Amino acid sequence: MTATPPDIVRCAYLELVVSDLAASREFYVDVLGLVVTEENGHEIHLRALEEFIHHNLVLRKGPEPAIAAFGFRVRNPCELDAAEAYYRALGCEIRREPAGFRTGIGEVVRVLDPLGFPYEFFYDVAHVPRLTWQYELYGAGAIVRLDHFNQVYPDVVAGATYLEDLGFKRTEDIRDDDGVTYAAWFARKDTVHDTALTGGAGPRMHHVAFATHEKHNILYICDKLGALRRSDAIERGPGRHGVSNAFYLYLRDPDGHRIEIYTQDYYTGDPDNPVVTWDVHDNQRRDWWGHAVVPSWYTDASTVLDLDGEPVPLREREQPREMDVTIGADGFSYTRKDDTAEGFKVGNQL
Ligand code: 4SX
Ligand code: FE2
Repeated sequence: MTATPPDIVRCAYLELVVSDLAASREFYVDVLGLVVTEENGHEIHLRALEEFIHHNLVLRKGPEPAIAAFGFRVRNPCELDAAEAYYRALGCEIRREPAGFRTGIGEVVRVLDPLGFPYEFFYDVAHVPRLTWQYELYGAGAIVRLDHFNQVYPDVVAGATYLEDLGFKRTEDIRDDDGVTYAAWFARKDTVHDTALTGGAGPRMHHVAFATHEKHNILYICDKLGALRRSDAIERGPGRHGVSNAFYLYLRDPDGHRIEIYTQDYYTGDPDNPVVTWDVHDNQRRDWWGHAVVPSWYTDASTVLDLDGEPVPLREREQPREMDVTIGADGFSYTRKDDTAEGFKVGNQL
């Protein structure tokens, strides 16, 4: 790759296609407390409390639930030219759209990337009040930032090469001794990730994650869902991740789109930030307390749309699937590695 990639600042917004706008509004606004920047009968633009750009999430009414765009902010307007040239060199379909094509957003370069995801890049954006000091607006489950996307793709190694060429730095991954990579995490901002790849039939969207300040905010969201008799929206967690060390909760929205509530990962901003590699057979990699991952978390994900709004066809994963090698009596997963080898030795783990 000779073209210079665009200088990406961070993941910025996701556009969700939803089947029932009122039901989605109730979930994201009334239950989770995201802030409405702007809305009409077709689209709702939402943001987290600390955000100053127009939106982090668009809910758009459509025939089938899907993901229409993964939005990334670039460092300055010239980076749009860089994005266009970069994806042109890769032979991708590109549409450069004028300001206002996306409500609240300036000029945007839309691409269907080499993996088949609808990525888009923008710099100019309407600024809106950052509600950081408006504590009277914070509930006990206050969502303060967009944190990351997570994408399902069959070939994590090839996907990682694309993202690393695009300027993302790998922070963590899950592998096995046979050289299979099951998942990997990639950052532009100084946290564990802006996006991640989960191995599986794809391209699909696995989840979009929003951050709270504190762990207790996540526990409150669980209690609130229980009180509302909506505990069936909880898919996985609450818990603490091994990868990222963050505290987490996964929810499913009224269309089944997966949302993660996430807090307290670690700083990754130094250029020589060490990559953390986890063994796929380590029972603590995805849940530090050793809880099993529910099968739906591995199998279910959202359709992604191409630039014309048509579903992108799926390709199956050819390498071993994480759920097949870790769920059930595979005999290889461990809590203490040496329990499966030459015997457990106290204190030899970290
Ligand atoms: O399940 S994992 O602990 O691997 C994990 C999943 C870590 C961080 C995430 O954001 C995530 O979605
Ligand atoms: Fe996540």
